[in-house]
Amino acid sequence: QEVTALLRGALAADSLQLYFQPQIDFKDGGVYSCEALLRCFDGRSQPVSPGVFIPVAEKSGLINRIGDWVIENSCRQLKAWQGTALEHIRVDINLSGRQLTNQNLADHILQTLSDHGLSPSQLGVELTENEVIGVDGEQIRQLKRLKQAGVHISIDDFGTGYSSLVYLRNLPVCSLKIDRGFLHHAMENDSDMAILKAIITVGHCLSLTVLVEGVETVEQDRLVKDLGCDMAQGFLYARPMPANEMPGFLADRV
Ligand code: G
Ligand code: G
Ligand code: MN
Ligand code: NA
Repeated sequence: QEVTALLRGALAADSLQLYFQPQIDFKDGGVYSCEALLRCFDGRSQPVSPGVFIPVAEKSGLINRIGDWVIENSCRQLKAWQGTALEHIRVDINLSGRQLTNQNLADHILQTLSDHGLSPSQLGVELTENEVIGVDGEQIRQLKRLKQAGVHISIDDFGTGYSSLVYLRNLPVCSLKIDRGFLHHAMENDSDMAILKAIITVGHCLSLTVLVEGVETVEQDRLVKDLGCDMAQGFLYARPMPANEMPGFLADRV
């Protein structure tokens, strides 16, 4: 109840903000994509975590308004980056399963991109395994429409859901994002290491890009490179940051 009031207030006062976390491409160490992560500032210095307010927004139905805000503002940011060093970056947004039940979702995303003069390849969407596990034919058609237009599609938190793997065959997916829990446990335990290797193999056998989340140490960075992961994301490289810090981050990397 309290969180719902907070979110309504934040939408009205426009005190939501997108942070961006760079993703490292191991083929040359470059940053060609980033994840957009929502933050809710409510007059306080520390934002309320989406881990708290997204589940509440899903229950109250506010998730559609918040999701639309994220789509619109990701496109605005991409447009603002045109003509700068960030003009070719792709922004990946997190979609809630509720948004996918909206039959206009694909049209709405493609229309918003076109309204801002952006190519669909500049946007990606992330869905968790649990969100895609129950998708019906209509929802698969929407995802196919997005992918055919050039929108990047990732499965987020891969390995933590009710993965049957068979669903991957029916879905238009480009990337797997392996949940950070696998990496963190693999450092400590041989069977978890075996699981991490197996997940990477599954992704590559299906010709998917494999990104490992939650890289926090140089040892973890070395491990995921040795295991043949394509990409990584984590606090070692960069924490999620406001848009205005992204140009400086990229400039400092070269
Ligand atoms: O950024 P942080 O680690 O606090 O995010 C916590 C959770 O909130 C993550 O699971 C992330 O996927 C989710 N999240 C962040 N931003 C969004 C968003 O814009 N939409 C949805 N649906 N989930 C988000
Ligand atoms: O569920 P999803 O993958 O969307 O969640 C992304 C969240 O993971 C972000 O909110 C971000 O703050 C968090 N995150 C990103 N990198 C790291 C990391 O290296 N370590 C930890 N513990 N969390 C991370
Ligand atoms: Mn995510
Ligand atoms: Na994730």
